[in-house]
Amino acid sequence: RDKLKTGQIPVTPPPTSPAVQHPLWPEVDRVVKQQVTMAKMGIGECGTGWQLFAEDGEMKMYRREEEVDGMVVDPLKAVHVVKGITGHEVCNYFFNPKYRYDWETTLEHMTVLETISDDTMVFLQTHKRIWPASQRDVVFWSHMRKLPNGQDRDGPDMWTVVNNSTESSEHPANAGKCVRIYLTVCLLCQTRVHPPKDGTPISRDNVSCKITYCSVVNPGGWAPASVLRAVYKREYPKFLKRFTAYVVNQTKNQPILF
Ligand code: 6CM
Repeated sequence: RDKLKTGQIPVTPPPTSPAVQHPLWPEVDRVVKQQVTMAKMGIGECGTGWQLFAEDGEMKMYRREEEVDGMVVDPLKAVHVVKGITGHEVCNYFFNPKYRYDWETTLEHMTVLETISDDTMVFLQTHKRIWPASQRDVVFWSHMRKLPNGQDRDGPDMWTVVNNSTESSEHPANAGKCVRIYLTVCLLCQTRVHPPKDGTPISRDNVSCKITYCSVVNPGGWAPASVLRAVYKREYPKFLKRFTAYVVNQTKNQPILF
């Protein structure tokens, strides 16, 4: 870029991530914007047919029954509000591979295939086999991003992590014992601050995080619909409760990361 004179404002802001140089970048940017737009919509705004299938305190999980070629691809949308943690923290623990085995109970093995930048990676994961179906694996890019707070410009930023299936020439689909699944997942987090009335400094008691988790998983090959729906009904609430409890526990004695 041209050198700027003092006081001159750059016409284009600097790229937020070196990942912009990567061939996957146009897809990452497009899918992230699309997923965030959809995740921001309330359940009443994103079409009909959503059924509440799990509820526990502040957590609500909805699914819409959908099949493609006889395979269950039910979209899922969950909302949760968790006290004591921020959106930045939730996204860090969801994105960073070093924590994944701690909270991801269906995971058998995870490999980072490519680190595109600090906020963008490609993963290969194998998941535990669920009888009577074959074991599943998945290759996906994962991108974490800070989003400007549109409503309250002084309020904390929103954060998101989007995971989306991609291909790997070194790990072609369905080449070994696993059936490749295809997924799009969006975790969108909004921090709320409730400042203490007496003017004392903000502590974890004064923050909460509104979490929206959306996913569409195509099992990629035969899996009995009733078993798959039963697995999702059991595993998604377990995941969201376990993962958020993990973040609360990991951060409780740490400074707050806004
Ligand atoms: O979003 C979640 N986890 C992320 C990090 O691992 C990532 C990966 C998602 C993989 C989801 C696969 C779940 C299903 C695996 C079993 C399929 C069995 C099919 C046959 C059954 C008869 O986005 C949290 C994912 C929580 C899933 C419950």
